This record gives sequence, structure tokens and C-alpha cells, in this order.
Amino acid sequence: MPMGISYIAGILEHNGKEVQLLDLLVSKYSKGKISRKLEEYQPDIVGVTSVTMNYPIASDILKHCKSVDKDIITVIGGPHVTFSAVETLSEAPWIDIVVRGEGERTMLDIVSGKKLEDIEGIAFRADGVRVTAERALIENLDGLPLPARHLFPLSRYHALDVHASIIAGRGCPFNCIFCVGSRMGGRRARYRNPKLVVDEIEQVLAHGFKEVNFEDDLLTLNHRHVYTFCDEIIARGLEFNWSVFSRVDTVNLELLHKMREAGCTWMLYGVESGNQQILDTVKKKITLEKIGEGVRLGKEAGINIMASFIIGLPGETRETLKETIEFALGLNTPWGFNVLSPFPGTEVREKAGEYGIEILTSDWAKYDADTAVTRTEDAGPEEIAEALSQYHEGLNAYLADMEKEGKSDHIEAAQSGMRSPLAWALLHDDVIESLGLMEMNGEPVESLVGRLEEVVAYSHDQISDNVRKWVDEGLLKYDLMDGHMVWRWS
Ligand code: B12
Ligand code: SF4
Repeated sequence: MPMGISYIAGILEHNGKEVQLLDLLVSKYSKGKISRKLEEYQPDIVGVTSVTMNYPIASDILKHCKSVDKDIITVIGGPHVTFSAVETLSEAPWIDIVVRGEGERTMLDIVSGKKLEDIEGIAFRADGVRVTAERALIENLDGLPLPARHLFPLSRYHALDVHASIIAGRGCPFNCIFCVGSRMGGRRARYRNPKLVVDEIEQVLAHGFKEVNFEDDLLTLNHRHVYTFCDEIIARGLEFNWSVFSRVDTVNLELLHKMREAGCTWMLYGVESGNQQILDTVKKKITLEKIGEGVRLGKEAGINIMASFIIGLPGETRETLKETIEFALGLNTPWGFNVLSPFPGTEVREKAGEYGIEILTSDWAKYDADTAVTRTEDAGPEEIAEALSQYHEGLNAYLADMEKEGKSDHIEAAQSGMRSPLAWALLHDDVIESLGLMEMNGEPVESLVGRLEEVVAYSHDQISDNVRKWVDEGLLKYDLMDGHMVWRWS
């Protein structure tokens, strides 16, 4: 569930503004659906969020809103437009306002009707593009209303079996050249009161979530903060699994044991490269030795470790790609590759020439961190594709082993990147909603299973097991209409 937009909705509601949310992540995206929503709700303002790779869609949504009603004020926020505000307004005349950086107080000002020139942290069109002063980061995160999760279609998220997202602090003091994390959240980390964080955890568990991912850039930075909230989780007897993003140089065995005791089961380390010179160039400020140690300590504490690499970084060569693969295999822990995407606002984009990086395209849809959009002198799309294919070979070998063990569910989940691929297939195309009126023939759930078998390529047993579980959990329900059933996500 996207946290940025939940925080924006939260502060607006808290201040008595009426907000509705159209979630197009876990439902079918269609312009017809957006038109119907606009018709029914008649909003004064429409806001969208995006990262770089989905900026083209976000922009298109606002274009469509403007074409339906030219008086709607269109607003966009998020890390992509924060660092490309002027370009965005210049190329997309249907966008009225770009919100730069943290958006809670800025959006509240906009919705409250404050004069645009007096609102800090925006760019807007007025005789050309006007960029207002930077807005200072929110000093006291505890003063922010909680994210408005209740506005999201929770049953759909539960069917996908996803974790709840919680932010315990914002900011990161590091300055890795490929990341805009510290430019979004600031280089001085700000922390929430651990007791309030654990209150929020209790709330999401009450909403039916079973796991939590802390979305902080770097949760393990401040050990006192981590100990306090781990102790609070333990003292309240809360039992749930959680995961975090971390750096290998911000942990020690004692801290990891405490985190494990409080329910931490997975930790993702940004490892980035198996070549020390590249690590130094990208200002990661860690050593290969420290990476090995961080992985070992995590495992010793009983936490699963995922190591995340980026290929195509400055200085990458065919040789360093090989080194990175060998290094990754040697860690003896799950690992994955991203491909360098030089996002707006990153040092690697701003100083690409100095870093020996050629940027091949600014087609934002390709900035998915899975497609090569840059080249170094010795490694470009072909070499990166080759490294990726070795990675996929390894993954396929792993999946083949699983198949031998008869774990077909795991295979589907791994291939689709989803825990519940069937749920994704149903949600992504609004399949349940498209069934319409159904005859009341026999047992309702069995009838639904029968209908779904006709429209999705899953076996009877897979559909039946999942659908029964969702019905038992109250996620799927039907209403009676003219003696017919109409199924819906609750
Ligand atoms: C947590 C996280 C994730 C989580 C998201 C979990 C969640 N439930 O939200 C997961 C792991 C799923 C994830 C996935 C991805 N992420 Co990520 N992620 C982050 C991280 C570390 C923190 C984001 C966060 O929660 N910040 C706190 C919230 C409150 O801030 P926010 O989302 O930025 O929203 C604020 C403002 O941006 C603004 N705002 C945002 N939207 C809107 C909309 C309106 C109308 C307004 C007014 C304001 C506004 O106001 C919000 C409140 O202050 C950031 C690093 C960072 N610090 O920005 C990277 C970051 C956002 N991720 C990044 C990337 C690349 C990705 C992926 C594309 C990776 C991939 N290849 O799949 C995907 C994209 C997913 C998607 N569809 O958006 C990049 C984005 C750079 C870019 N320009 O594209 C970042 C900046 C890290 C980096 N490499 O520099 N990510
Ligand atoms: S990659 Fe991690 S450590 Fe580096 S700046 Fe981004 S959030 Fe901070």
C-alpha cells in the first residue's frame, strides 16, 4: 500500500477535508473507471503519486481528468517530479501543480485554498513555470496524523497476502550516488516516538495484517531507537513477523538478536556491488569484508538476509560483473539484481559524464531498474543482459529444484513475484466485478469457483482453496439482487 499518498490523505481528513481514494494498484486501470469516479464524486482537486517508472501513467491519468473536467485542479507529487518539477510542468500542460518533497503540509495548504505563490514546496504555472521556496522537512513526525489506510480497499490487499507498511522514521545520512532517499527524507534522520510506532503496529494488526515491513530508508541507524521499539513490541506481547531495509555497517550481533526476539524475520541489505572500487565510487562507504560479516551476523541471529545488488554502476566492466556474480553466490544467502536507473535527483544522473556513464534514454517507463538505460565504457545493455541471464539461470535452477520437491505454489509465486498470483490475476483485471449477476445454482461458493474456472487459467483446486479461504476471512462476499448473486471484494 503506497505510504506517501496514505499520509497525504491522512492529514487532509484530519483537518476536516473530504477525501476519496481510487486505488489503481490493486484494481484494473482504465480511463472509463476514472471517468465514472469523477462523474460520481465531482472532486475539486485530483492528486496522483508516482516514481519515475510510472510517471507516464500518472501524468496520463491527470491528462484524462483535465479532459473530463477542465476546472479540476491537478496535482502530482513523489520522488520523480520532486526533482523534475520544471520539466514536468513544461511538458504536461494538464498538470497544474507539482509538490516537491514531503507533501503533507503542502497539500493541506493547496486544499485549504492558500494562494499558490505563498505555498512553499511547489511549482505551478503562472506566466511560465513558478517554483516557490523549498519547504523545510517536518521536524516532529509524531505530530502527523496516521496514514489513512482505511480509505484503501483493504480486502484486496489481504487477498494478496501482503504485509502492512509502517514508517518509524524518515531520512538517511548517507549519500549514495544512485539514490534519492536522503534527498527526499533529509540527511538528518528523524524518528517517531517508538511507543506511537508500536500503537500503529497494533492498529494494523487489528486491520488484519499479519506482517509488517518498516519502510524506513535505514531503520538500523539509531540503535537506541531500535532497542526501544523492540522492547515495546516484546513488552506488549505482540507476535508478528517484520522486515527492514538495512546497511551492513549499522548492525551488530546484539542488536540483531534483539530484533529477532521482537519478530524480525527478514532484512534486506543494500550491497550493490562485489567490486570494492565500484563501492567506493558510488560512495556506499562499505567494504566487501563488512558485507560478508553483516550477512553472517544476520544469519547467526536467525534473520533471513536478502542481498540487493545494482549492476551497471560507474566503473562496471565485464570483469566486475563476473566478480559481482561470484561474490553474490559466495554470500550464500538469497540475492537479487537491479539494473542502474539514473533517476532525476541522483548524483549519478547529474554528474553522469564525470562518472563515465552514458544515459541512453529518458523514456521514463524504462526506468524500472530491470532494463539497462545506461552504459559504461566497457559494459552496456548487452553485457548487463548477459549478467541478468546468468542470474535467471540460477533462479530457474532453484525453481527446478522446488518443482522436484512438488512445491508448485512456491514456483508460481516466485515467477510472478507475488505470494498469491491468483489473487493478482483476479484483482488486476477486476475479474470478480466483471462477473455481474450470477444464477443461484447450488452452493454459492462452488458456483463462483465454477465461473472463475472459465475465466482464469488456474486449476479447480487452486481456485477453490483460495476462494474458500477469502470467503471464510470475509474478504469476498455476495449480495442478492433479483434472486441472483453479485460477488464483490468486501
Ligand atoms: C519504502 C520504499 C519502497 C517500498 C514502498 C512501500 C510503500 N508501502 O509505500 C517498496 C519496497 C514497495 C518500494 C518499491 C519501489 N521503489 Co521504493 N522506496 C522506498 C523508500 C525507501 C521510502 C519511501 C517512503 O515510504 N517514504 C516516506 C513517504 C511518506 O514518502 P513518499 O512516498 O516520498 O511520499 C511523500 C512525498 O513524496 C509526497 N508525495 C508523494 N506522492 C504524492 C502525491 C501527492 C498528490 C502529493 C501532494 C504529495 C505526494 O508527499 C508524501 C508525504 O510526505 C524510498 C526512498 C525515499 N526515502 O524516498 C524508495 C524509493 C521511493 N523507491 C524507489 C524505487 C525506484 C522503487 C521501485 C521502482 C523499485 C523497483 N524497481 O521495483 C519500486 C516502485 C514501487 C511503486 N509502484 O511505486 C526510488 C524512486 C526513485 C524514482 N525517482 O523513481 C526511491 C526514491 C529510492 C531510490 N532509489 O532513490 N519502495
Ligand atoms: S542507498 Fe540506502 S544508505 Fe545509501 S543513501 Fe539511499 S537510503 Fe541511504
